[in-house]
Amino acid sequence: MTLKEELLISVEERPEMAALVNDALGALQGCGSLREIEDARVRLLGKKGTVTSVFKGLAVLPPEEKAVVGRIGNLLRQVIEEEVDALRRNIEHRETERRLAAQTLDVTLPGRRRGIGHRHLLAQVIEEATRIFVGLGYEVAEGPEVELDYYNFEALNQPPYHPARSLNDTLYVRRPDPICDDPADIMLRTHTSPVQVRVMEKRRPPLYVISPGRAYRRDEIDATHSAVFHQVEGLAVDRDITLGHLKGTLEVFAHKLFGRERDVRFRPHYFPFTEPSAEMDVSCFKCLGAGCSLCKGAGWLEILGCGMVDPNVFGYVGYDPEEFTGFAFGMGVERIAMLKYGIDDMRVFYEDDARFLRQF
Ligand code: 2U9
Repeated sequence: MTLKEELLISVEERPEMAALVNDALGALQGCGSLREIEDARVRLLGKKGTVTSVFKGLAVLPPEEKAVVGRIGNLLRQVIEEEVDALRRNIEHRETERRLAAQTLDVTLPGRRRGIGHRHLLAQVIEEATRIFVGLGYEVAEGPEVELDYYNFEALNQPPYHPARSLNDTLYVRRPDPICDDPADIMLRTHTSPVQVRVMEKRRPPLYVISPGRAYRRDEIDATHSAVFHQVEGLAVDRDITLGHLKGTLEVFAHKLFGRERDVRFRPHYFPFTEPSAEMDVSCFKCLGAGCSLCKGAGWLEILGCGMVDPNVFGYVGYDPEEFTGFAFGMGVERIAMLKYGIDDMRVFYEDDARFLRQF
């Protein structure tokens, strides 16, 4: 028999105590929190509690009743203590369950996809061009974006007052103060050619290098101009380098980058640092040479500039132009990406709209 059953049977001997016992047990049943249980416990078992008052009342009872009421009081106290313990354990158990449930890891849930990055189209084009030239035996060279006028212009056969080094096109960081007799202009490089001048200064031919990187011009920004743009330039210097090497190398490059079905052609051009100079075109990707809006009816798209390194440039770096010859080339990465992917506005490259950039 449980204590509770014993209590309920014992109470039948003192029916007038039934309400008190029922109230006591009922008060506990209604408890929903540890706080409520403790309050009920104090109300029932505390100094001024229900059970205590039962014992206090014993004094005035005749001896034979004392025994019965005393036993009921004791049973009631024990049952209350048992109930309080059980209720506490129950609530603590529920609390533990709730905490564990909150910590549960559902190993059957599908994984959350991580937001992995995406290579920028310009980076991809630079990488592709670099891979092609590295495959042909070229090294990659890098250099400062904040340059001296000497490396950006002078050593590339553009002395002061050369018309090609127009102030309007160059972003100067510091112009020399004429009073201080300070010779060196500091500027943002307008092309990556100065990197190659620096390489030539340090090393002797044979030299096969490309210099991918950022370049800066003082341009108004529009669909085809940006103050910051990217170039891949290249330089080959060795004994007996000819225009034939230049044409062969750049034709291979164009076929690898744009596909073997493209034709290439070279048109005479002018650059201060090469002589002779040329521009290379590839047959239009869109109309395959028939003439369309992309090639403006020409059937050809201009891809890069090139030429045989001007002997004056060799003079600046101490190479003997009788011993060595070389060819050089340069291309705008934005332009190539725009032509290859039919993009008509350069600004999309710099706006960082992931929806656009993720397409490539
Ligand atoms: C050295 C000597 C010569 C690099 C060259 C070009 C032709 C060229 C333009 C293409 C489009 C710049 O991005 S663009 O606007 N560049 O056409 N660049 S030859 O000639 C060099 C480089 C280094 C020492």
